[in-house]
Amino acid sequence: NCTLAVYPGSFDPITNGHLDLITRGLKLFDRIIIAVAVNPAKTPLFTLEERLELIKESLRDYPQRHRIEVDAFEGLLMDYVKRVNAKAILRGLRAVSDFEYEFQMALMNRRLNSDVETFFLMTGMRWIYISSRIIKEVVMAGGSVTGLVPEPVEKKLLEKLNPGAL
Ligand code: COD
Repeated sequence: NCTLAVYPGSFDPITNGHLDLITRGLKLFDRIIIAVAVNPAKTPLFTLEERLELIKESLRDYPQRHRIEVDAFEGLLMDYVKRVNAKAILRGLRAVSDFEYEFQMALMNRRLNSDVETFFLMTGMRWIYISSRIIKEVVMAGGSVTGLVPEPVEKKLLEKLNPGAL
């Protein structure tokens, strides 16, 4: 009986913090689907196709990649979770500041489907201060994010936000 969790997010773009969470999640679940949200209300830096491609490239040399799937979803997360028959949602917690938003989301999701539990995992200390937003900000202002994001992501960020640095 294979346990499946969905790890949903914007992943605009994927960071080493996200990857750390996936590694922790794989200790608890047999398989994880990284589910990239198509959110019509948000304007991401990377298109859906780019975000999916960056995740796949970042996982190319990942030892457990056969246990990970990368997919996109539109609409309600809970509808997607039901469709793929997952038992759990995986989310990361960094600082206390994540808590309120995560709490709201988890309770709303539970109201939508009480059979699915949200699991919160704490990221490694090295990644506690990283977010996709802050990574983009630093690159845009000319700073280095080496070691904080996978290599293909760093390259693509520079291409998009600071081509002069290449
Ligand atoms: N260390 C650990 N965890 C991290 C780090 C880090 N450095 N950085 C990010 N994370 C975690 C985040 O806390 C989050 O749990 C996850 O990784 C993904 O992060 P993001 O920023 O890519 O994802 P979000 O927060 O934008 O994702 C929001 C969703 C797309 C999941 C949400 O909006 C959603 O479910 N949308 C679909 C519509 C829906 O169902 N809405 C109702 C939900 S109540």
